[in-house]
Amino acid sequence: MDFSNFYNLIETNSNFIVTSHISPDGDSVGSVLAMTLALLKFQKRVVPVINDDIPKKYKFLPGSNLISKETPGIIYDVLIALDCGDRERLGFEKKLCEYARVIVNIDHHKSNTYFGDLNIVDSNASSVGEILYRLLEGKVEVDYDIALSLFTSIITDTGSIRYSNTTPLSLKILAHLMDKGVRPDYISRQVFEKRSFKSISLLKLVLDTLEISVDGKLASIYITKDMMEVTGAKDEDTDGIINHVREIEGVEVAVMFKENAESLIKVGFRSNEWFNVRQIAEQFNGGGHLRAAGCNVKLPLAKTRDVVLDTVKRHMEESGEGHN
Ligand SMILES: [Mn+2]
Repeated sequence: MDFSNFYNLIETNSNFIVTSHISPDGDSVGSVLAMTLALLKFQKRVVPVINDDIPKKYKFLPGSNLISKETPGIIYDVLIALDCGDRERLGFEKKLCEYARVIVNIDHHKSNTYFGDLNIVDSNASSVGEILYRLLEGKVEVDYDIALSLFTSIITDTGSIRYSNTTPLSLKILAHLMDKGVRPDYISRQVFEKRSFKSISLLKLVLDTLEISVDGKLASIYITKDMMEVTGAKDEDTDGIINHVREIEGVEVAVMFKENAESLIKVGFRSNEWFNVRQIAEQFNGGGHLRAAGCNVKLPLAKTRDVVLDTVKRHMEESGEGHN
């Protein structure tokens, strides 16, 4: 990939906003922090903004306290959007051009809409962390703090190098980051092994909603607003729940519905080996990856489940194993 336009932008500008999608995950928080710390090393003025709450488990990352939820009031030179397939998911109220003169879009979603003035999109990259490593290494000192953020990006988006998006390059980059002093066991403990009691209480309720169909190949669960209230769980406590059903032997597709409001349902999809879940998400104006995707549906929960599961079933029957 040719990064020269990006380096030119860095050289010729001074004020930067670095941002990512709402419902932030390890890749979004990690890449926002890595880019922010790198720009500071270039002696730039930089404001990291994520228009949502940062999950507690990523607060160990150096600089996470710098991330602002407040949209800056002045116009910046450059806005760098990371890990975000379309501008809407950044969650800004106004048009992006009202925040900065130049928009840079660095991402790895195949569904990316190329909304930037400069677009660095590599759908073969496991994570934006991986792209940023290639972008930064050799141009700026990738110190321990930056390495920690990049490692978190890669390790979360690859599910601890278990998912099909893991490549030899991902592993090489992780090895380089370990050379900077990063300890995988430390990050794993922070990110994967600190579930709150509330999240386990929620998990108990959610697993009770499990439904299996299509000869055991499709599994779905749902989370109601009531369940969130009763358990006191937060949005971030729903993280990873879908994997419990994806792991059921014989299941190819897992779907999780989350009632955010009366008629606003967030739908998450995962698949294991052959089913393309992105194509389903895209039918409902969502997006994502081949094996992990999502969308929002403006219908009541029961209706959303009917419509979405019917669509998945139809596609599963049409495509069939090995034909995707
Ligand atoms: Mn990502």
